[in-house]
Amino acid sequence: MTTTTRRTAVAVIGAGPAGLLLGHLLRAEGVDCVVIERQSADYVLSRIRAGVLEQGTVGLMERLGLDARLKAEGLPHGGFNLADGERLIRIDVAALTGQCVTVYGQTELTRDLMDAAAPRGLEVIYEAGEVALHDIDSDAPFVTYARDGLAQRIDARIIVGCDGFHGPSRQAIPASVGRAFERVYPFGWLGILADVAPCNHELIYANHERGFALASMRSATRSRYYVDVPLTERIEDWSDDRIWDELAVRLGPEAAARMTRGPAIEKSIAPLRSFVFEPMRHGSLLLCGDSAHIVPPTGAKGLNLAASDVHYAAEALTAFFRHNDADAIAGYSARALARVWKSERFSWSLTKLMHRFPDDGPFERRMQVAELDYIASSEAAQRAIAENYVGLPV
Ligand code: RFL
Ligand code: PHB
Repeated sequence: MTTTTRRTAVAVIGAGPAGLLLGHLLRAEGVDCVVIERQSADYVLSRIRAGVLEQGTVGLMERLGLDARLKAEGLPHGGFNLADGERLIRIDVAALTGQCVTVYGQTELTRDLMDAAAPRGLEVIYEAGEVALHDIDSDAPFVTYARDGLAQRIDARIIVGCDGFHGPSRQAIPASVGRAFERVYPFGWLGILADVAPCNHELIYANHERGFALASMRSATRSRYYVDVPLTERIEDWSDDRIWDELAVRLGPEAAARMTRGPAIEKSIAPLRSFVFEPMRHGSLLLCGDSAHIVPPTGAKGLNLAASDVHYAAEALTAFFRHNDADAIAGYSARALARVWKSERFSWSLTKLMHRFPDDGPFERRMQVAELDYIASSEAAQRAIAENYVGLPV
């Protein structure tokens, strides 16, 4: 079979939020790049995931001039709530930090980036099969893939893996140079998306004796809710009614009274995991986003962490291609990991605080209650949570 070969400066693998954001940032800096995605554009848009954007993530969209819809449709949130039994602790993020988060779905952000790709001359190749990385130890790495039954090759100077947790990029780094840190949690989040008004104008994270619940939203007419379930649960066993009933119990009577039920547009169970791979660069390969790390969704950090990686990567690549600054590339991993570990810590600690772990006993429960008491009574504790929630500086 003949192989079609072409050349670019940066080959980006994966067209999720990380890959598309990076592609746009590089294109804006005049760095030649191509994005290669395994799925179709429609498939990428069908994945319902993140809903809360940090100011830094919004700032990247602003810098690209792609924030018009986000500004018109995104909901600025100046606070969120931690519920424990009868008690509701409001974290006044705006008062404590002077900043807000923005509720805007990952699907919408991805759509904005996708729609702008062709008009801005960013090439995204969808439905690329058998994507493989080669010679990442050298200065002349290349990517091969199959499209429409034809073998394709892209020669690059740098490859950036934005291909999520299961993609081939991280796996291309030799086991002898990498190290993975992992915690798998004994539950998953069962999510339901429905076209009903949210039960509250701000998010509620609830720790109930039956388990965790989260009331979130996508807009004034679209709600997103989660409950945690054992990993043995199957989505087929959860009718819409069963999910609404469970939410009503776990969120408590006040929220339940304001909760409107409706048919699920989407429901799924996502396992929870903390994972970090070090280093985030090897040779001519950089990793960004879920390809290098996973956080449990408590705290809404995953997409935002992908965005901060991309910010560092775009800066390093621009310095490299504009000024031949190889140190910028060499420094990428340490720079990105310093922020990654802080977000990992926050997501892990909020997960520990708000979930009932099957192996926990009365002592661990007392620790949760004591910590929630402390948060409720201490502005310093609330400020620490607020500054992490709104996003640590890049
Ligand atoms: P993605 O989104 O997984 O995109 C990776 C892309 O790579 C493609 N790919 C390949 N392409 C080419 N060749 C291959 N062999 C490939 N293999 C894979 C995939 O098809 C895909 O298009 O990773 P990225 O870009 O790093 O973005 C990360 C975010 O998607 C993720 O961190 C967030 O969704 C996490 N997350 C949340 N993050 C937040 O910041 N705020 C939230 O509120 C939030 N809520 C969530 C979440 C994730 C969830 N799930 C389902 C895991 C809620 C949930 C339920
Ligand atoms: C969501 O709306 O999907 C969402 C919000 C906050 C989280 C996780 C997910 O912490």
